[in-house]
Amino acid sequence: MGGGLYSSKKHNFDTHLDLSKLKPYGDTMNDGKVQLSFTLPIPDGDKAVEVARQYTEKLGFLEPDVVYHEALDKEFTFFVVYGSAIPSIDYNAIKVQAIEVETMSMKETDEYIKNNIKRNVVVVGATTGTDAHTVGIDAIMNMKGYMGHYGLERYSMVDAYNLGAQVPNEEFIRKAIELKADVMLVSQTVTQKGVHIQNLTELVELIEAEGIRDKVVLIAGGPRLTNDLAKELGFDAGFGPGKYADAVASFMVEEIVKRNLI
Ligand code: B12
Repeated sequence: MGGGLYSSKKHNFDTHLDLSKLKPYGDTMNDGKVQLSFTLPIPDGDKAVEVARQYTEKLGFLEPDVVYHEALDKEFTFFVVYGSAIPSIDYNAIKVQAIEVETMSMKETDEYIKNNIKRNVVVVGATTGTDAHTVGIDAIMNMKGYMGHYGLERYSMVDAYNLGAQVPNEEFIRKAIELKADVMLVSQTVTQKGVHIQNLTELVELIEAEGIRDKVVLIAGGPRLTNDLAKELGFDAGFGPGKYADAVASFMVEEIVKRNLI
C-alpha cells in the first residue's frame, strides 16, 4: 500500500482515517475486502464452488467471490475466496506492550557489549518440554541465521549454546546454571491444549525455585507468542513471527545493562 497513509516507524496515521471503525482495505478505503483460503472435504467442480461461496456468506462475508479452486485429491478441494467483512474494530482501544528497544545491527550489538558489559554474554537456548520444533530457536541462534539476519552464534561477543529440542525444563536450567548464563531463550511451537502455557509456567516456577530468576534475562519465542503473553507468564519478553536475532540481541544486552547484571 503506497501513498504514505502512515509512516511505519512513528505510526503517524492519516488524520482523515476514522480509526475507531477500522476495516480491511482492498482497493477502496473501508471496503472490508479479505482473502480467505480453506479446504472442504468434497470433490472439485461447479457444485463445490457454489458450496464454498455460500459457506463464506454464512461466515458473514458480503459478496463472496471464489477466485481459485483446485482438487487436492478426489475428495478434497482447496479454495481461495474474496469477500467483504462487515465488522470494524476500534484501533485506539487495543493496548499492547511493545518491546521498546531499537534494533541494533550485529556489529552495533557487539560494540555495545564491548563498551557496556566488557565481557562475552552467555546465552543458552532450547525448545523445552515435549515440543520437537527446532527451526524457531535455530533461526535466532544458528550461525547462518534466518531471512538474512545472522544468529547469535555469529556474534563475536556472544557465547551461544543451542541445546536443541525436547529438552526437559530441569535440564535446561541445570545447563544455564553450569554455564553461568546471562540469558535463557526458550522456544515453543506446539500450542495444542495450551501445552506451551503449562510448560512455560513450569519453567518460570522452576527458575524461581532455583533462585536464579533475578540473575538471568528470560526470553520466550514462538509462532503464537506475543510480548504480552510472555510477560504475563513471568518472562522479560516474548518474540513471535517476523522477529529475528538482531532484535532479540538488542533487547537482551540492553536488559543486562538496565538490570545491572554485568
Ligand atoms: C517444520 C514443522 C515440523 C517439523 C519440525 C522439524 C524441526 N526440526 O523443527 C516436524 C515434521 C518434526 C514437525 C512435527 C510436529 N508438528 Co509441526 N510444523 C512444522 C511447520 C511446517 C513449520 C514450523 C517452522 O519450522 N517454522 C519456521 C520457524 C522459523 O518459524 P517460528 O518457529 O515461528 O520461529 C520464528 C518466531 O516464532 C520466533 N521464534 C521462535 N522460537 C523462538 C524462540 C526465541 C527465544 C525467540 C526470541 C524467538 C523465537 O523467531 C523465529 C524467526 O522469526 C509448522 C507449520 C507452519 N507452516 O508453520 C508445523 C506445526 C508447527 N506443527 C504442528 C504439529 C501439531 C506438529 C506435531 C505435533 C504433529 C504430530 N501430530 O506429530 C509434531 C510435533 C511433535 C512434538 N512432540 O512436538 C502444528 C502446531 C499446531 C499447534 N498450534 O499446536 C503446526 C502449526 C502445523 C499445523 N498447522 O497443524 N513439525
